[in-house]
Amino acid sequence: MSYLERVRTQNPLIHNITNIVVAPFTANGLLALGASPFMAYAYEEVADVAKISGAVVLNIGTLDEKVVEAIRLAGQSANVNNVPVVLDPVGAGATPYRTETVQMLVRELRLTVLRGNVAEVSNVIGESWSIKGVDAGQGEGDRIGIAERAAQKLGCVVVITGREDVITDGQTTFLTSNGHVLLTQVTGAGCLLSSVIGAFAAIAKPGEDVLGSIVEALAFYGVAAEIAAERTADLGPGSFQIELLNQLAQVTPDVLAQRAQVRQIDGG
Ligand code: ATP
Ligand code: TZP
Ligand code: MG
Ligand code: MG
Repeated sequence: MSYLERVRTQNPLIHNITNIVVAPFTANGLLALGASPFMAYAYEEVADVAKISGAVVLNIGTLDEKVVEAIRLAGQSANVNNVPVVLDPVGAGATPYRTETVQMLVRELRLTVLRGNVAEVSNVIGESWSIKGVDAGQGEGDRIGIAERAAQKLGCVVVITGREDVITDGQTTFLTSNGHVLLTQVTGAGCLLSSVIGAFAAIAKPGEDVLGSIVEALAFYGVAAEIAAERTADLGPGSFQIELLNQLAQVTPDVLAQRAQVRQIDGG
């Protein structure tokens, strides 16, 4: 059974502490995929929610003191209870507060996956790359090297997205080149992807290498975007956004296998 089928069969509960821009889109995207979203932020319950979830997805997009404390408590509970943790370091590098906060979180929490654009991941590990708000700036740096160094430093899978996505555990590295440029016109396309990654991390069996599942998540999301763009040609980002949700529900394991563009490169 493919990882995608497992997600749809097991319907994992995904605890999201995310930003105010993307919460409904993220919940709808997870439902379309076949996962079960739960947005919960209160100190009084985040540890309990994390404990019973298949994965916890932490996103600092509209952070403040209370959100950061909720993220810390949820992450700690997930770690104690062996629940996978995905961190989306939205805007790391844009302000000192964001950079210091994500650096504190990666010191205190054990991550399963870090997913961001190249600027965010660089800034998490103390390497600089320009960022304009939440969007990566232009740059000529070595995206594969940055991802591999981040994975080795943090001891987790690192995903750097863009036109081509890099997925690595620091030893083995994959590139996926599905996707569509319209994804850059939909706010929350990256945040939803981080939660989709959470759903694919949730169904990895105990002791199983999570990397293969995450690679499939990236190819799946990119294929859904490609078909959504084909179906809404000439209509623009609004129609594309809705069709992306439809395709998260409709892409089958067969279509995914036919269209996935995945290649492994030398890692480490
Ligand atoms: P940013 O804020 O820099 O746009 P993000 O958090 O929105 O970052 P992206 O890097 O845009 O995240 O990745 C979200 C999805 O969009 C991924 O599936 C990625 O493969 C896809 N994507 C991003 N840019 C392109 C592109 N130019 N062409 C095709 N797919 C893309
Ligand atoms: N501002 C703060 S969080 C956010 C914006 C626009 C959403 C970012 O979403 P993504 O997925 O990184 O485009
Ligand atoms: Mg984007
Ligand atoms: Mg983002």
